[in-house]
Amino acid sequence: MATEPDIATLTLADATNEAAALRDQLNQWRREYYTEDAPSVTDAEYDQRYQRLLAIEGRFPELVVPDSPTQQVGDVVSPDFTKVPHAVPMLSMGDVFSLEELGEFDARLRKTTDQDFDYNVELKIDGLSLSLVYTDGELTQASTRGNGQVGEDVTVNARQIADIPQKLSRPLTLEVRGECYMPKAAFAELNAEREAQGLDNFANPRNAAAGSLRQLDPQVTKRRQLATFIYTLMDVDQFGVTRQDEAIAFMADLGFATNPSSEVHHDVTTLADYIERYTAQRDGLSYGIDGIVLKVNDLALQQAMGNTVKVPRWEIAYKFPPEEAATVVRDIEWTVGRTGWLHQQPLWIR
Ligand code: 1X8
Repeated sequence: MATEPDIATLTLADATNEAAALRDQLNQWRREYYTEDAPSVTDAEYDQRYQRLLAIEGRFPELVVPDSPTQQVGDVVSPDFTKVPHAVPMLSMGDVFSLEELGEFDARLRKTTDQDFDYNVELKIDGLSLSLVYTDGELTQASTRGNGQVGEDVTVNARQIADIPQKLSRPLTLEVRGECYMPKAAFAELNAEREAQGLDNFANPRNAAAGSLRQLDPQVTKRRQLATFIYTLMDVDQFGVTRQDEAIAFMADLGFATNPSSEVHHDVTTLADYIERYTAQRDGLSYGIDGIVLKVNDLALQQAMGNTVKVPRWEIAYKFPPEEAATVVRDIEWTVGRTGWLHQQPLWIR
């Protein structure tokens, strides 16, 4: 890619044009990703363009408009499903791409409070967010995040996911949230099957999971072998739970699938080791991860810190450097062979 002008040197007119072009491009990619479950670019490419738009809007705040992807939470709601309003919005979260930025997040957050605090550090699962509601211990509603305010009713499909309890170990009324994902083995099997049937492959396990959960036929969902990791307990006060690590243990005890890799850390400096360990284990895990999530462990302090318009203040994702890479043919050389036929040869690819 040609080197781009430094944002500090952009005129308002150039910035206006570039921001509009970035919004259009990113919004198209979001439709492909969220509505069609068929992305045409890698997550890394999306993130890179998103960060540039964010930086331009940071320098020229007057260019922020409501339809900017920086102002929207997430997925689009499909008309094929009944809509479910979320009692508490399902937000996305802020992200950083280096330990240095993680340190800056930590320093900024600590300045906003007199209270000392720990983080619960969790793996970021490559899937889609799911809300599960139980009434007197029975699963009564499952919904996707949708646009954050309103999701899609996928209750009948969630009943076909093996690790989602239909009945809890205690007759409680509650909501939990977590990630629905497709294990790597199920993904490989599904794409092999699709190939044999002459169907297009799913681009990645995340899109396969989304396509499999948002199905009109629950038997299709069942065959797709989806799984979950549940990580948020709503309305914690009624259960006497005061910390995120405790909430995870509480949910595991009720029968939910929880991820075993969470750790409590006080300093972000010790996270380098956590990140290294899971970067090394990443390929060997049976599910995809794309980073780690840092959450203030004290749930009352989370509440006090609150949210910005778009994301919680008490939580951040650190994203791993990209693993998937698109193959791009950069150039084609035409040669005339001995017989007079034209041959094409890619000169270099990345
Ligand atoms: C998204 C995810 C979260 C966690 C794991 N995987 C994700 N994809 C977690 O908290 N352990 S939190 C989250 C969100 O808030 N949007």
